Amino acid sequence: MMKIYLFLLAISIWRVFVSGYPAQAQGVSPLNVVLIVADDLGARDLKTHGSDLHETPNLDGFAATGIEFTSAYSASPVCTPTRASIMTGKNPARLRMTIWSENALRGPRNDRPMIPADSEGNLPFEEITLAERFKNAGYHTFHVGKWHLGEARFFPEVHGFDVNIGGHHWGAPPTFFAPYEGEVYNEMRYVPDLHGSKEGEYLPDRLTTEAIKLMKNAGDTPFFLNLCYYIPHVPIDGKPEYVEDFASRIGPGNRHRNPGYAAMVKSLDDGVGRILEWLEQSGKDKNTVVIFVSDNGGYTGKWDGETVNNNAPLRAGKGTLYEGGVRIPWFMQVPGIKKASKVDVPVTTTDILPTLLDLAGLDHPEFDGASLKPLLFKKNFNHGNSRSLVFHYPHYYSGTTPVSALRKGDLKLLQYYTPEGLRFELYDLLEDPSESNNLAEDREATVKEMSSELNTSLWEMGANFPRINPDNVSKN
Ligand SMILES: [Ca+2]
Repeated sequence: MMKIYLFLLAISIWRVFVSGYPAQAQGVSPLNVVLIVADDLGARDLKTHGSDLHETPNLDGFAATGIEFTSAYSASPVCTPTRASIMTGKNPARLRMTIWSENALRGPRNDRPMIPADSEGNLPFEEITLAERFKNAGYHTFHVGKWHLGEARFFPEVHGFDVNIGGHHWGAPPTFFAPYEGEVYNEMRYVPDLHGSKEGEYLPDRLTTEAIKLMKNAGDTPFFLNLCYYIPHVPIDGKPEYVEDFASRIGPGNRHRNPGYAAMVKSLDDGVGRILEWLEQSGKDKNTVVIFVSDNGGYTGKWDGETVNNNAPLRAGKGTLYEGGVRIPWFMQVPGIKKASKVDVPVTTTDILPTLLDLAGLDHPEFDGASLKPLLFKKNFNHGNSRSLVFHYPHYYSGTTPVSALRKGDLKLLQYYTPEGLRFELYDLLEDPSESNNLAEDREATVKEMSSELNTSLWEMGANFPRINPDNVSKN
């Protein structure tokens, strides 16, 4: 009898050591998780990243005192697929969610040389989300802000969130000022669950207030907060006092020159500052991981006739697979890591799910991403710099035609799908971070090797591909 008892005891001790969980059993408070996602914030938008207009003291401070990933990527150059990658840990190609939800649900257009790939507009029920994984571990799960992962029956509430404030089908509300309603593309849009909003109230401020309330009310139960600001995505709709201030500071030489956009970046920074301040004042910072990312690169198109953003020295912007489209800011605050540090190993938003679960001591499946915990604690990270990152955007957008890409080491291959066949571009990001010198013709063997790896990965993931439009070709 004693032998059996000792055997069971040994097994249970072994399980605690192997899984590292539950943290409570070791007398340590379980870790809370705050994930803050900005919308369309570019990799060169913060003052600390060289903006000559934007004011971002809180995010700059976060970058300076926390851990910054300096080669961070969104899994996609547009909103929905990146958000799906965060929730599932899977590559958008595997999910077959490669374009934003409203566009996917309308179906591909057939008036261009290529018919874009079919894409899912709703995050399937079968996916076990980051929220479900935390909920199953006893966490409170809060979604606040932009969701953009499908129609009403696919809202956060059915994907593991106890609470959803402000998350709906659309990528953006008509205005960021209360009551947040209006007509867009012949349909009425609104932001749900923001009762009692006063006229003039600004959406990002309200979302911050709601997020703080939820964290406060969580008491001693661990929580996962998914705080997704709707800004600085268009509409360009900043606080008038901020807009006026920035407008007065723009000179002819400025790289950043949209005062409305600058105002929205400042409001985003205000929100992050309030969250960090509350965590510190409440003492919750001692057992809360905070991670800040953007869902894609900066938008370089126009709004009301004015260029919105400029990601220079990175090439292009949102919607493209050039660095301007997929490079993002990424900062973390992790209890137990006091020292500020910069990590230049390339990381991607599919890493977020395994990383946060691993840090919380929970099971952390690695689908298309990897836990970054070993990197954070300076332990051996098997994937290292040699890990290949796969991107798949088989769609059109201003500045791009259907394309996939592979980053491996310092090299990046872009593979465009055209009626004439595949067209390649190859860049050495170390020598040429602006992707201005296409090496594809000179390095045929490398192109062949990388293209083969890229296509093997895409086929293995079951990706949908674009196809030649026979009607369009016959017209030419
Ligand atoms: Ca976005």
